[in-house]
Amino acid sequence: MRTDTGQTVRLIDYAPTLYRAPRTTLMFALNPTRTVVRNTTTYEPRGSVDGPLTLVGDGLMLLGAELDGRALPQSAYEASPDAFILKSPPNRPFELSLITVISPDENTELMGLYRSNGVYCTQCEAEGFRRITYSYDRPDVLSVYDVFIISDGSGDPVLLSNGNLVETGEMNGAKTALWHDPFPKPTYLFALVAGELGVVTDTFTTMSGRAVDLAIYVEKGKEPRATYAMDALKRSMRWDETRFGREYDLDVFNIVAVSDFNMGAMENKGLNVFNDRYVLADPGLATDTDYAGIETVIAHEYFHNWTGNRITCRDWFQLCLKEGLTVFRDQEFTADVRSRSVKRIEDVRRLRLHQFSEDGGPLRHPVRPNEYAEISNLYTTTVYEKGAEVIRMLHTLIGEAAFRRGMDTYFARYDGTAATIEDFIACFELSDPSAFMRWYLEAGTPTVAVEEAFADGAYRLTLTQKPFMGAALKPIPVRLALMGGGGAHDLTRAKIEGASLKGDRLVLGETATITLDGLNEAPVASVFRAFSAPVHVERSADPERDFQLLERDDDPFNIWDAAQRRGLDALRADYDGVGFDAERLARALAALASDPAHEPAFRAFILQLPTRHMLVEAIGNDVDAEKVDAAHKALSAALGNAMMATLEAIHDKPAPAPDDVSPEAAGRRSLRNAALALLTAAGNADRATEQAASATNMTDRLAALAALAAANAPTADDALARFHDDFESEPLVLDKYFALQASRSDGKALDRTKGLMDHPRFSLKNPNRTRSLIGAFAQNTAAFHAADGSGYRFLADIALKLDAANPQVAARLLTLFSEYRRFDTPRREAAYAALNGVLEQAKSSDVGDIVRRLLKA
Ligand code: B3K
Ligand code: ZN
Repeated sequence: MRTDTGQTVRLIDYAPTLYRAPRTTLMFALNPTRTVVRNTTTYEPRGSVDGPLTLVGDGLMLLGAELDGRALPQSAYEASPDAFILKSPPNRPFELSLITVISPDENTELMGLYRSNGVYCTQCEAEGFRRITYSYDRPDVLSVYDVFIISDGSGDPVLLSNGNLVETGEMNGAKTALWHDPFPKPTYLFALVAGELGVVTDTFTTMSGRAVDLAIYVEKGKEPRATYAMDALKRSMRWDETRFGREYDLDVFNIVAVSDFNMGAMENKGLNVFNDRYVLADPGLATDTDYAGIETVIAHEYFHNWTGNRITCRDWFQLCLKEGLTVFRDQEFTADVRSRSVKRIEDVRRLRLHQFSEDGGPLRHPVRPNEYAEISNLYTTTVYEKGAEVIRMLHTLIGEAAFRRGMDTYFARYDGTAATIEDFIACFELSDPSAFMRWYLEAGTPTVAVEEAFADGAYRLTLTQKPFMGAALKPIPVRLALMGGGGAHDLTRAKIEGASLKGDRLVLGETATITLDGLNEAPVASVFRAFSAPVHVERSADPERDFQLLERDDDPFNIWDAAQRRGLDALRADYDGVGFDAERLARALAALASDPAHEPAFRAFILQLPTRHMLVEAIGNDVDAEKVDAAHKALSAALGNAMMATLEAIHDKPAPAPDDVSPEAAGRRSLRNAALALLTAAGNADRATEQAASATNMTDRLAALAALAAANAPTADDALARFHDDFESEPLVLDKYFALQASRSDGKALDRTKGLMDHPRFSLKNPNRTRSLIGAFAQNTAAFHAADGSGYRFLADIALKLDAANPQVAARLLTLFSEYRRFDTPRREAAYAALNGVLEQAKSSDVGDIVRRLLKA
């Protein structure tokens, strides 16, 4: 049963439990080092078959066991830290009470019940509940919970759990609270919070007129920083009603922000627990990206109330059932409340950066995997982001109205249950559901080759699907337009073979051709508009076709994509030491960046070069990291010089008011700051120096600092030092400082990073600090992939340090090794040696699993 024994868990082995667990009553007597948990659960046999009741634990100590209120003799059960087995349960419903003791203060893994800044909090997904008490701890066992909390007697804490508050009281001077959650839920959605916290409250009236009390709990004194999160919550609740018809179901909705948290946030029923970086914001302390992140994560966790909580997953293989779908929903929310095209570009950029490389590397796995060794390592970009792309394709294939009908069917059919991907897909009117299922079942990114030919006034476009290594053909939705000089050609005139066209969309099987004749000049194909499928696109290398697209296309995503292709080609040319026409590229980019017909946030994207990582991927093998870094700097400088007048004009526009965090203001800031980055890269650091000194808005200040640091400007050190001194006591801002320092590419990043580990406020115990410093370092191409292997050895050492204390964070950091095989021999060998060293010493299944997969041939 245990998964952290390194054993492989397989989907084909799925079997329901012998017993149901319809009711659970938990009693917590809180204490920092000795919390006593009394768990009374009603079990009932599922059928006539009886057999032992086998429950899991993780590091538990049993103090007592009762059956129907009577103490059990020791001979009736077996108990160890990892399991409780009731040998011969009665063949009827019965109540089992188990008393265990745990130590929240010694819980450094941040799974189960732990304390963050003195606040008791829990994280149970995926398998943290077993660190609190014995249970089945699997998502297909749903229970109605009553939770009674007795505080540790100190101070005046708030006491929270899932569901609605029944009563509060006092017991021997300690505060108590009783919570009841009427909605059956699996253990992973259980939560408890207790501590001294400040609160922001509000109310929300649902579409049927019910009033819901909303509360966001934060560190005392930081309440004003939670108002944006509250606003985002209310907007999310309304959006789910209007777009999906989903209403909130409890009397209260509580959010708690804690500063030690392994990930972004957690959707526990009625009591979301958040990493405080996704709650706290102030324009002087948080960037526009932080604000957007808060909005997204608040929405995402809220949307889980229906996709994840009301309908949960049968087993962890179905994780994308809730995650991919909920990411799709939060993406749509952002697209509706901000800008659809800008959101699409952001999401695809992230997908290509992280998911495409995962899908092509040693950690690849299907959106719905068949097996896993450690469930915590399956919370991947493939499950989340590719999972969302698969839902998006479903939406593209059947259209919004049919998609909504399918979702309504899904909610009606599976509410209150634990479902599978097959259950979900069967709710939609797809012509070939089993063909579509292949998107879930096979790893790897397909490629589509695009060929264009023009002769005698006839234009011919051929699309050919090339499946990933041995995978099957998949239905690929292609949204398409043929752009002529005067706009898009009428596709109803085109002859289509191998597929049929519906509106601007066809479904590609193996191959399709589109022919249009009677033309004076060749149109240019705008394929995969709005990125209609998560595929690699292989096109002819003719740069002129891209430049034509930049002028003619009316799909913002494809305009940006053509610009990125040109940028990537230019980077590649510099890397290869062959010439390229920077002037030509600069002219095209400058025209787009100064075109008022496009929104500022889009124009900012146009000015951002493909990342170093994209260049590494494009080169593919035997990569020299220093040359990658040099190529990036050279192209940034060349474009900065060639576009200087345009960039200065953009940056000369007044900055938005420092406290305006609207999407419009954010867009204008991002455009000005993208221009500033290129100007600074071109050796003109005055503007960035001035902005770093004077900006009171965090986005503007940080952008200036980043530009100075990236360009190794002489003023960078001073500006960074001042930033440090101004914000040393603001942990979330200090994280930005750590990340900036670790990202510098001046040859000193490793020493600097090591030095900062001695910073009085740095701690490997805090995941945010660790990710900001160590994570940023490992994403610093030149430094992490240094030819002497020093970067690899450093990360390996840190991972081993974290292996026992917090294996999830350790394993997550190690995934940053996933590109090592793309580098040249000395680097590859150094990485291999470093990973082998980790494998020899690692104790946790989290780290062992990642390293074994990274090393597998
Ligand atoms: N469901 C959680 C993630 C839990 C991760 C467990 N290792 C947050 C989310 O996706 O909304
Ligand atoms: Zn989620």
